[in-house]
Amino acid sequence: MAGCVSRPEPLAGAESGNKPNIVFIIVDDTGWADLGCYGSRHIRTPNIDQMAAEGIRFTQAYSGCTVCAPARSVLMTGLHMGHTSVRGNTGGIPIRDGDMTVAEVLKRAGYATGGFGKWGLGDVDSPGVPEKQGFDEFFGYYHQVHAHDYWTEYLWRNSQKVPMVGEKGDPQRYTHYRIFEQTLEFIRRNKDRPFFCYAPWTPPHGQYQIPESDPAWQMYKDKPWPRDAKVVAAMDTMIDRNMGELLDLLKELKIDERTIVLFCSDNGAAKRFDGLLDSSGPLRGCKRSMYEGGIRVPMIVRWPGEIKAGTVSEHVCYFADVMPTLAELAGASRYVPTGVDGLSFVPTLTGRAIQKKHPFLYWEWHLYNWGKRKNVPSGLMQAVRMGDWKAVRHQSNVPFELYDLSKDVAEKNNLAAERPDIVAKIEAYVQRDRVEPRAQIEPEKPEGKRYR
Ligand SMILES: [Ca+2]
Repeated sequence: MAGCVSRPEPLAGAESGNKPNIVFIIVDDTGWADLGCYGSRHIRTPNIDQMAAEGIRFTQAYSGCTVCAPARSVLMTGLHMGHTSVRGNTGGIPIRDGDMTVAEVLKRAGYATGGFGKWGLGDVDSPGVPEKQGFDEFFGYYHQVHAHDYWTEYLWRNSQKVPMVGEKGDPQRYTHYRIFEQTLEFIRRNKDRPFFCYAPWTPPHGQYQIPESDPAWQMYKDKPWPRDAKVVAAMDTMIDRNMGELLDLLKELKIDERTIVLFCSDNGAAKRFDGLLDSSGPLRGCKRSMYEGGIRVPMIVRWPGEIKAGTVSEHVCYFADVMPTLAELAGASRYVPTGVDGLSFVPTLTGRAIQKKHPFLYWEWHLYNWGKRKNVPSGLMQAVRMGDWKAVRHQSNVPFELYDLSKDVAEKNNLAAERPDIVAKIEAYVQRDRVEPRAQIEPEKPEGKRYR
């Protein structure tokens, strides 16, 4: 990229055909404090820590939501939870034909697009399937409930069933190994053209399953901890090993310098494991909560020669920012739909332009009672961040709680009664910015099954 910088278009090279490859790893339920570089005392993640030492580590990056499917909907559409299509977490609600995804944006810019892992935005035979949403290929789980089973009998590739061979417990059958292999295979096959490798890997999400023979399991199996904690730690260390292998492959293929690698989690830790793994660190709550432990996630980005090694950033960003960011990297900003909620964080990565900041960040999550195939709304959680202020409510008909994150990252001291002026600003913002969701309807499923 040297010599092609022309402000204020910091990545002019991307427009002129010198497009970086993009690898986006998103792991499932790794907590904000579950990596060594985020302070974990027990989980060994040397490769990810090294990646942070060579790149940038964000301390205030947020998911799009506190659970899997809505978070992915925000990530893929660049729209926050008050605007995006999928607002419930049943796993089968599809994004729409009309939704423009990150993959569609990058495909228009000439990228090969592949996805490997858990899609969660539309089951087979729905309009949300990845191969109708900008992906040349997608290998893995389409319905997220299917993704709970690491020993499933089949995965999908572009809506075609791929049988998993071997017995349960046999490493050959372990889906993450197959998904990881396919991730690397896609990178190898596309090394000579710009590619977008989206890797929503399923560990360390439950069910907590890992082959007995996995070296990471061997490291933790004799720890005096509950089994779930041991498996979560082992899965995070397994992912770390995979990250090391992936970065080694980029070097082996000599595409390391023109490949940007982003690593993050999709929401907070599924369990806190207090006093043991301390997966949320000092943050309150965990997955399914609108407190920081539910939505703040680890995020690390590495791009040799472009990102200053060892950078730690407090820039406040979230999944809605991924579309404009990747589009800018790819010289594809013109394909980003008007009205997306995200802001590119490329200026934070490269230091070459002024970083725009969000006046507000918004999250919501709709809970539904699912019975007799009727989706009955049963609750709406909401959260807003405005500067250092954070507002949370667990039902839309109760008052917001208010916290000052600059002094109270643990969200212990509710200041709503003392600062009605701030609460009023936040309420007015929510009132004017969010819209009601369309009906969250899942397509018909085979008799007796939750997914195809
Ligand atoms: Ca998740």
